[in-house]
Amino acid sequence: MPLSDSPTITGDGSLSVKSQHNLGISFSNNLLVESGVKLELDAYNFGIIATGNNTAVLTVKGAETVLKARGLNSQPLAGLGNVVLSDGLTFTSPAGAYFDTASHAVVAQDGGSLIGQWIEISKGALVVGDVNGDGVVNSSDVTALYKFILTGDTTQLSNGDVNGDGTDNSGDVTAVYKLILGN
Ligand SMILES: [Ca+2]
Ligand SMILES: [Ca+2]
Repeated sequence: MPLSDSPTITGDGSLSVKSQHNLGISFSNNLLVESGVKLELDAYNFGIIATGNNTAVLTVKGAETVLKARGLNSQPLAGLGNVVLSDGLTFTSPAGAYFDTASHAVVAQDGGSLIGQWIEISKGALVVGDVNGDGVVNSSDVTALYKFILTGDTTQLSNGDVNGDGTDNSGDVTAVYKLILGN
């Protein structure tokens, strides 16, 4: 299903695209999926493919939004410059999948290809200490908290109240350090 230059798929309904011989969704610039839409792309070739020069950005927003994609014979998502997930959304399946800037595609935890496999972007179960909502607790969660505390920037902040006292502040930085150090 070819879409225009920079399409937006929005609303609280669902859209399922099944393509036995071709692509799921193709677009040339940026694609925004938002507002709780349930999008399922089951394609023979790429689930979602940007046809530009590997610079397109796929943005997925909205806590209720779910994006599932599969390319039976190709990658689920490819040809992208970046994938931006917000509102606590993450790659929930397969576990550990991530966007690889080198191959411009979503890959498995070990960096391997996901040809023929379903991927899902949705709101994962919140992990205590996972401030930026990427599924792991590490130093980037400390960075996300500092960014918020120092500049008010909430772009990386999806789960900031680590110690559960109702506010996001330096006490949560300490709590994340404790989790990282395992005590
Ligand atoms: Ca994290
Ligand atoms: Ca707190």
